[in-house]
Amino acid sequence: SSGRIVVLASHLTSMASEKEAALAATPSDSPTIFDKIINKEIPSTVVYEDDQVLAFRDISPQAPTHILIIPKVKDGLTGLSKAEERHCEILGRLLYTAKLIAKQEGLDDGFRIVINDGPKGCQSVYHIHVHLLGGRQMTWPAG
Ligand code: TR5
Repeated sequence: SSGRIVVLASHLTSMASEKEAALAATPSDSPTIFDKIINKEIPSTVVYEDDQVLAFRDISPQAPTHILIIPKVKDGLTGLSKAEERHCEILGRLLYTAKLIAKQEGLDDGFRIVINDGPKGCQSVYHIHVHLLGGRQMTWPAG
């Protein structure tokens, strides 16, 4: 419907300055765009899903493969800096899922995992997510 197109367009517009927004963002535990992706209220290209984890293609890919791996239940885990002992299992599962998807994507020669945290880490969405990047030569140091 056209209503849906308008909603999507507003999200795309807000993304144009997402990195600047990240620098100004106030970290919070409010619902994020990822809740809508989890609930399928906003479409995404899902590459992996189980009862705990969802993985989908980043809308603004920084490499030929750029996938976000997130917990379906945030449980206060807005970012890695908010991790508590109770999150250890889901944190391990996010990384293990990244490995499975890297294999699925054919990234046999290597890939990169990134977790941005907080304004200085350039985090823009406060629902923890692991970036899986691959399909090109990565450089170091990261920007
Ligand atoms: O900047 P951080 O590390 O917080 O990563 C957030 C990531 O979410 C960025 O790489 C964005 O490109 C990505 N992103 C943002 C939106 C979005 C998305 N990936 C898939 N689908 C998305 N929708 C529908 N809307 C977004 N605002």
